[in-house]
Amino acid sequence: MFGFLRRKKPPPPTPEPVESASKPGGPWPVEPASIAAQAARPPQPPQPPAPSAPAEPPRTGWIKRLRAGLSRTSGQLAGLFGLTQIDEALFEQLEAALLVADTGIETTTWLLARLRERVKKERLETGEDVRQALRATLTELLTPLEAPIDLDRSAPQVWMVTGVNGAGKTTSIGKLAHLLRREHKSVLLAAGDTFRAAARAQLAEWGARNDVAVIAQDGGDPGAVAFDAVSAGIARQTDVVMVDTAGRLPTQTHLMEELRKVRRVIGKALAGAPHEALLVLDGNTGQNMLAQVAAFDAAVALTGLIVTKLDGTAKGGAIVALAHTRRVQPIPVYFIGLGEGVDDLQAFSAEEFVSALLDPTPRSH
Ligand SMILES: Nc1nc2c(ncn2[C@@H]2O[C@H](COP(=O)(O)OP(=O)(O)OP(=O)(O)O)[C@@H](O)[C@H]2O)c(=O)[nH]1
Ligand SMILES: [Mg+2]
Repeated sequence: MFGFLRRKKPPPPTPEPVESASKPGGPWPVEPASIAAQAARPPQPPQPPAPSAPAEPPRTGWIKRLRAGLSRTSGQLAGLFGLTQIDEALFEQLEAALLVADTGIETTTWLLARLRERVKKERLETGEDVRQALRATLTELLTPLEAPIDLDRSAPQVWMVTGVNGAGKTTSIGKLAHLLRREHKSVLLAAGDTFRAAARAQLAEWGARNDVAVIAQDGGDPGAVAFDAVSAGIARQTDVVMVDTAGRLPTQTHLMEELRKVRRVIGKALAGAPHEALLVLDGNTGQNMLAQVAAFDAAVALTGLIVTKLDGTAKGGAIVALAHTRRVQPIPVYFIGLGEGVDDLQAFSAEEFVSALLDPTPRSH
């Protein structure tokens, strides 16, 4: 299973596969840096931490960055829970804060109803009690989104990566290639974005950094590239073939149709493939995230999500809305992205996400 991302320590920053349980003391978290800057840099030996930034346990650093990324929302919410008594004003302010955080009317209404219920039933008295109740409710709601990818399926397994323009598809593929190599998995990348030479170059760069082959074609049909890559993956007995695709909007019906075709072609190259149809979502997207999920799900039957850019100005509420509105058939959030660096992708944890949204001070794990 693809559970290695959650608890293991990061590897030294070399492209070669290394032991998964890497030695402590490596740089973590890796500071965000542009792809170009990182790619241009020759491989560096692990650097000792700067004196002003003492090394901290990897996961603590990750949580801190997630907290910083979601600080807009946590800042809005924090002020509400210091109250010594619960009144209507608290619910009104909470409603406003949740709406501002992109949680949407439907999910906000549902959350407030749940909270009111709990206040009554559990005889809650203070703002802090409400915070704890919201914490429990959100954790319960988001936990079904946690899921590992099964890596033990027969090889090759094919992951198709989709999303709107600039969501972070290619970057996430690069990060995943790195993580898979750490697990000693062989990887092949397909440059399914055949429209732009720069897109091929970007994927090739990630391939070179991870010592992974990239199947590309000058222009032409994305389906053909995907077919070639899957066929090559079968011939080379590659563990994971990842197919990048060009960014597209759900409203571009001909491009959504093209995506369907890529999926069909992958299935023709290998029965049962793609094993994962992933949608990459920009964490800043807000409520439009729901429409994107619905549209891409209709086109390619999504199996999982990657939410990127939670290190910036993301508000987080849309993920809560996703969990609520799709609670009957949740689509897992396999990974979240917290930067442009190769190590800036980790498994989604409901507990950590809710903690980043609601906890006033870092919790020790
Ligand atoms: N801060 C931050 N930037 C990210 C993250 N993921 C991707 N990016 C940046 O977002 C920009 C777009 O990323 P790409 O990977 O090129 O996105 P894409 O979806 O492949 O884009 P198209 O192929 O053009 O549709 C790049 O500058 C990335 O470095 C993230 O988690 N955090
Ligand atoms: Mg791309």
